[in-house]
Amino acid sequence: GFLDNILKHPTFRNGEVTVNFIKEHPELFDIKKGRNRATKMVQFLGDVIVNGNEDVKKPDLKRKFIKPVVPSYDKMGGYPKGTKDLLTEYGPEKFSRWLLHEGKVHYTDTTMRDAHQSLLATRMRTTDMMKVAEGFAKNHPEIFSLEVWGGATFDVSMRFLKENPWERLRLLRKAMPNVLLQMLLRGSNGVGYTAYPDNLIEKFVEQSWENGVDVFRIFDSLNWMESIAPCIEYVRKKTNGLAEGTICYTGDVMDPSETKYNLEYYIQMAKDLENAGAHILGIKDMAGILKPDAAFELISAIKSRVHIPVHLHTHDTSSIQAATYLKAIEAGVDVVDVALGGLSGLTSQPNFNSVVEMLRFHDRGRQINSEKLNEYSQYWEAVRRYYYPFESGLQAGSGEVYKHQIPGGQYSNLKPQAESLGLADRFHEITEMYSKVNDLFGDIIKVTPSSKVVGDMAQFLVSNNLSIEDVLEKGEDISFPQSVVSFFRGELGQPYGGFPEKIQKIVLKGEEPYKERPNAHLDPIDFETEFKEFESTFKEGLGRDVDITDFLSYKLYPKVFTDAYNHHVKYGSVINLPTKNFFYGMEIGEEIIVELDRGKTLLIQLTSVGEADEDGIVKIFFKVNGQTRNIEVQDKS
Ligand code: 3PY
Ligand code: ZN
Repeated sequence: GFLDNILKHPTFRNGEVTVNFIKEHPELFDIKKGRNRATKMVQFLGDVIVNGNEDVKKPDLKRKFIKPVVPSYDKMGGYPKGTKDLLTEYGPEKFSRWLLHEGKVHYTDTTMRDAHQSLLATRMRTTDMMKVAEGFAKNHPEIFSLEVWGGATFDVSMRFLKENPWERLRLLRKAMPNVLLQMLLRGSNGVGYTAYPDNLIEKFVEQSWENGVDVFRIFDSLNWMESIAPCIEYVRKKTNGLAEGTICYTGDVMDPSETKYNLEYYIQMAKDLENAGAHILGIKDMAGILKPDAAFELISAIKSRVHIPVHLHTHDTSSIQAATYLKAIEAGVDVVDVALGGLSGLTSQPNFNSVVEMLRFHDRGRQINSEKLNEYSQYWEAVRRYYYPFESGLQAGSGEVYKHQIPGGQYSNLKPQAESLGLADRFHEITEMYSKVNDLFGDIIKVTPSSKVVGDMAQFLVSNNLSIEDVLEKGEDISFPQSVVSFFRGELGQPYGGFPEKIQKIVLKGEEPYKERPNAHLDPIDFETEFKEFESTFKEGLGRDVDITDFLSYKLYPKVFTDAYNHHVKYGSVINLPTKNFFYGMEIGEEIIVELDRGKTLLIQLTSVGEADEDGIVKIFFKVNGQTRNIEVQDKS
């Protein structure tokens, strides 16, 4: 205990102890803190046992899980050289040239970001990633990058998983020091749903790099260069990472009647991104509607006109996107996005394992150890079962995606959303309406957050039994969803071809929209003053000093951060709890090992759960490292 800590302390052992020794070394009290943390952890488990995890509506407590098997790897050996090492050696410009001339196709593995965002409502917890991170980086250093951060993972990790997104990034970086880590950045909207002050985004980019991001995939939800270009500049100025300037793809370049988003449009944007300083050109097919022949035309055209590598992203919602990859690869695409089998397909990315096999004897095929890769697929397949409450229920690919153009991540969310609005049996009406709303809004690019605007409007109209004609005829009397008003005000920027005037007038009801960058209306952050205020508000609760990354989380999501902070104050860190126990509590007799931070482990056993007394208080008995610990939980049922 306490005496032990003193005896082991280096200062004590060096014989440098003074009268102030105990006062100067608060860490001696860590045993007390450790006890506290253990108590908080069993309190959390107790709450889940009695009341359930608030994020899981109707848990099926009889459900059986399979223990995921972590593929073997050389624990003692070093990390083989990978793309991160190459970036460090070459710097971004030379790296980009290397990639352009490398010949074989490269892979980005999206399993830890887009795959679970699109299949499991972004709920994948850090602990499930960390179990395979080191081994994956050692077994598969030939992978171009792993997309592990950004997009919706940032807010969801705080909001529902009660994690710190920066902690996830730092842990993954440490476990995978040899391969590039990639994030998705929504231009001026950062990892949020609205515009933020420029200097906040700049600081965010800088800190993302400092904490582990190498590749910044930067897009704008309206393909608006004025939102993308500043971010490319921040990456170039504040980091030694790679700026992937990204085009969001919509429509069909093979359609002769397509006059808006045609080949010329995309070629121009590709050139603009190259001129803005992008090291890589991203093509983001968020809905999965880039057809094979269109991919061939698009990639060929772009490859012949820009001189940076091209990186293609798609979703397999239609179920034919592997064909698109094959054509894109034959047209010279440099990198494609894939997800490990167990978390691939449908609204996620095409199957990594199968794409590797498709190209086994192809000129541009990259040889990857399939056996190992399949073991990782099996790992994720088993992990996925823990997340069953977040499955969308989609069973098959859908050719309707070409019509409604709903992005993968949104498509899988729309179904549960429709159910919660009591519109479960009207899902197809909503997807139909989505496409009509897109026409009404002037055929816009639809990706977070502009896709949310269209989705909100579609759901609003269907649930109120309103048609497009109703909107055009009596829209003055309708009060539209907040996101729709904000869009027409110009808060997401300017769509290509401008806003259709009639509907804009109807929605804004006389208010003047603006045409400048939305950020122009936002005051820059005064980091010094505001950080001090932040520091004093959130001083004690985390058991450590808050830092600039916490401040950024707070500035991007004040309420979500504050709620996660309060959760931490009450329960401590829950990041290391096994996923089964995090979502479903524990069974009587079950024993788990949980690592507290700084390498201290707890052996927790649930021994008994009492009946609720007349005040609804339930007594729960645990054994923690062999010692009985009882807690009380208020039954909220
Ligand atoms: C996001 O912005 O989170 C996306 O994945 C868009 O496709
Ligand atoms: Zn995506």
